[in-house]
Amino acid sequence: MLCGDRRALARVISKIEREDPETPGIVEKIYPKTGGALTVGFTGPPGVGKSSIIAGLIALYRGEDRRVGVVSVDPSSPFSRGAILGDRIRLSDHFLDPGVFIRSMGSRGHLGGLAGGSRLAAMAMEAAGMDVVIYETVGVGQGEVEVASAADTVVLALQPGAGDAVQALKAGVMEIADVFCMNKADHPRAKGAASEVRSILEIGQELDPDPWFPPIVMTRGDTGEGVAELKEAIQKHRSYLEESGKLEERRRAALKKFVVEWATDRLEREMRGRLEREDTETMDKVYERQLDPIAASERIFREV
Ligand SMILES: Nc1nc2c(ncn2[C@@H]2O[C@H](COP(=O)(O)OP(=O)(O)O)[C@@H](O)[C@H]2O)c(=O)[nH]1
Ligand SMILES: [Mg+2]
Repeated sequence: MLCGDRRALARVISKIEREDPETPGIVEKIYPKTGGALTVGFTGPPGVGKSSIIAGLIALYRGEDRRVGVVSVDPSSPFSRGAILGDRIRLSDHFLDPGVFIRSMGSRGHLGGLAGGSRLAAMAMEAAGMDVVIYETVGVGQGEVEVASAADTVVLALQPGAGDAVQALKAGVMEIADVFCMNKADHPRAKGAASEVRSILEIGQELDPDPWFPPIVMTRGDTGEGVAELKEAIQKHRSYLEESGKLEERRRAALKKFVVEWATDRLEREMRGRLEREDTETMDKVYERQLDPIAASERIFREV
């Protein structure tokens, strides 16, 4: 895999996904080879055009001869089937390109949470030589926000109407976005929707000033219009992170979160397993009112 063997990469990601016992050993070998790629988290409601825009970005990066990996944590995403995305950009073209590696991940029950498996898959892609790694997630839940926020740059894709911006604001996605992408620019209300987002961002900026004000890029996923500008905005954000020293800061925070998340998950699994299998004796005492519930919990906690 480290020599760029795609089938090996596919096998490694499968092992990661099914939590194969070999995973820790694999991660030990690939981790030192990571950290060199540009990572971009792409999030937004289903159907806004994330996959279409990503297909457009892939074409642009390939034009610069950069290799691109995509981890898609979108159950509704047609990536895995290689379906036609948009009217002109066909993702199936990219499937035949050895410089592109696209992988869909299941969205449930991995150690380290939703972010755990996708993070490791992205690391494998980086170690296999991908210059750009893109995460695609449906921005509806906290888990998805976590996946996206593991990336250096987070792009939030929205579409006109449907109160998407308000939803995003509520879900806490708005504040983690570095770049906004107003897709379906062909829609008559696209401009209005973009200024709505701008107003929300300006209020945020007044309350909590930040040297980086997120740009809003108008795009069309179906024709590829505006995707070059989006790529430019992503690059600008990356330069800002590097120059301000925030890239290192952000990566450290993300790694710390990953470690805490993974350890927490391990502990919880261990405790639940112990409780459900072995502690009938303790529980019997609780049922018989000989041991109070807090004392029982403390006992199990200490044992684990
Ligand atoms: N009219 C219009 N349709 C678009 C645009 N971008 C994507 N679509 C269509 O929206 C649908 C959903 O796109 P997809 O990329 O799968 O969205 P995702 O669920 O966010 O990944 C597809 O039928 C696309 O062809 C756009 O800019 N304008
Ligand atoms: Mg999609």
